[in-house]
Amino acid sequence: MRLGLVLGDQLSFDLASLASLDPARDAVLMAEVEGEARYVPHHPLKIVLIFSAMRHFAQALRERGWQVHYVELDAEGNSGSIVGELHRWQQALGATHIHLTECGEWRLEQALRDAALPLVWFRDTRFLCSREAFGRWATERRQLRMEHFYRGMRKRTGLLMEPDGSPAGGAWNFDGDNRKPLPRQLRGPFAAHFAQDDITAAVVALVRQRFSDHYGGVDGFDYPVTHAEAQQLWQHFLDFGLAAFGDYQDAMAEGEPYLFHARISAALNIGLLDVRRLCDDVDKAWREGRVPLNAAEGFIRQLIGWREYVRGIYWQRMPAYAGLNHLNNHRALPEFYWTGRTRMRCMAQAIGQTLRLGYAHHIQRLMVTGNFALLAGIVPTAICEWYLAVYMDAFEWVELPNTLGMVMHADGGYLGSKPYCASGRYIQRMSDHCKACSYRVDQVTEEEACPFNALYWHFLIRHRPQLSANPRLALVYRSLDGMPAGRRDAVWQRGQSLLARLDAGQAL
Ligand code: FAD
Ligand code: DLZ
Ligand code: SF4
Repeated sequence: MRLGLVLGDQLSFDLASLASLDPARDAVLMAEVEGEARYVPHHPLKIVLIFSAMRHFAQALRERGWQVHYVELDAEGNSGSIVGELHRWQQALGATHIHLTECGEWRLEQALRDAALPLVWFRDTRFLCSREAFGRWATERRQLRMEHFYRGMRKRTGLLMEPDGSPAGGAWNFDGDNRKPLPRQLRGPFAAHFAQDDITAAVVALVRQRFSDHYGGVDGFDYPVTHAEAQQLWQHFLDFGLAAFGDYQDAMAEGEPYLFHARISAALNIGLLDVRRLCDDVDKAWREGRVPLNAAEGFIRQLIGWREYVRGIYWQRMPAYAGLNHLNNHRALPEFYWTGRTRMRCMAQAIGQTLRLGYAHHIQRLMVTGNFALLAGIVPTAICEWYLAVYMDAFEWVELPNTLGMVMHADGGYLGSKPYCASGRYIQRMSDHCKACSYRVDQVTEEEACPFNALYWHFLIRHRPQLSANPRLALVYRSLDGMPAGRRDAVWQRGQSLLARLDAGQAL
């Protein structure tokens, strides 16, 4: 007989490795293991999600006629690692071959390839662009840009395309319409909640007991754990969120963790949703006039553009990618990333909801917590580990390029053409946080001035050798050069004193 391995982020019925097996003859192995739950201090909500979704998936496979060997975390003999469990079960069952699908993370795939096991690998066909196809696309180019990749994906999939091969609405991109701050009276739609069944409640108790040393808690777990629930979450977004997604994609608001974002990333990344079906639904919603084009295009761009692009880059450049540090940063991650205790209101809100919900939307990750880490010169490995640990949707194939490449510019511009550095003015424009903040966003050098302001200029000054030749930063370097020397010195000094406070372990 042959054994099929299904990992915690491979909970899809149409997995290529499953399709290659015969339920009448072969068996499936799924294992909850310490090694996967502890290689970073995952948010307990993420561990609940993975274990509960795994248990539900095992049940669903059994209902479809599969023989499933499911190893619970506390099961006797659990070796604590995926490789260990494969050795144990291969021997116990006398399996001649182990069929498995490409892993999401290089770390685990390498450990499996290094193991003396009779492995038969299958492509992860849940992505629209295979690792090999991305590799061919990348090697044909001198410079990689998401926009070029995305246009190719639009043509290939036919999503939002006219019959004559032109993009819907005559443009590839409606970002100009997508940068609106949230009007004062507008709120995001109510969030969809999912009640815990007995399986989830048992997992919540297990995780509470075994992972209390990880940051964050398990209270209030309300996330989908089955395909049917994930579909309800998706339908909720189609009905209530998508139409305004484009307009307020970059907005942030006090006490609004989700706004018009779909909150589907964790369900999608573990296989409870299928990317092609999501995109088809969005394309249809636009064609039927239910949502505007800027919303549909903005959303599809994230899925067939950014999501597939960052995965391609990850597999193209690993393992060396994880060690890059182009800006030569060495500062430790401030403790307040793990507690949310900072007077910076935008940071406290983004970190607070992250620790509470295991979720922050893209602009919070990129322009608040990410921007601060970039400006403060945090060592990339530390901030990457933070992003991998705290979000329910975090898997290295998507987290690492976003953090190391897009946020920290640690790959020297391989993924994106410029660092997304910004002063407090950006956060003020896109949110209502500054009004509730004890720092003054309109000041730069004073004691109560917004820390983002001086740190922004400090960043540009200290990285002039690496960044000043970048044409996309020409304007900001011109305005830096236009600053009176005395003012520039004061800004630099304020930046120095903020960084010294961080180095002394003080919160800002
Ligand atoms: P929406 O805003 O509703 O977007 C819809 C979907 O588009 C998302 O579910 C996601 O699948 C996809 N998407 C959007 N932006 C990106 C992107 N930049 N890269 C890849 N996919 C994208 N996303 C993860 O899934 N896992 C991560 O570990 C992760 N780490 C990130 C780290 C940093 C520093 C940054 C800046 C972004 C990261 N993202 C990550 C991307 C993005 O922030 C999340 O996908 C998004 O916030 C998830 O919430 P949502 O489902 O409500 O997304
Ligand atoms: C994230 C995660 C966790 C917390 N636990 C498990 C587990 O116990 N068993 C398992 O098969 N998968 C788990 N996962 C998902 C894996 O970490 C994921 O498959 C790898 O990171 C490779 O993508
Ligand atoms: Fe954030 Fe600065 Fe605004 Fe405070 S003033 S909320 S620190 S941007």
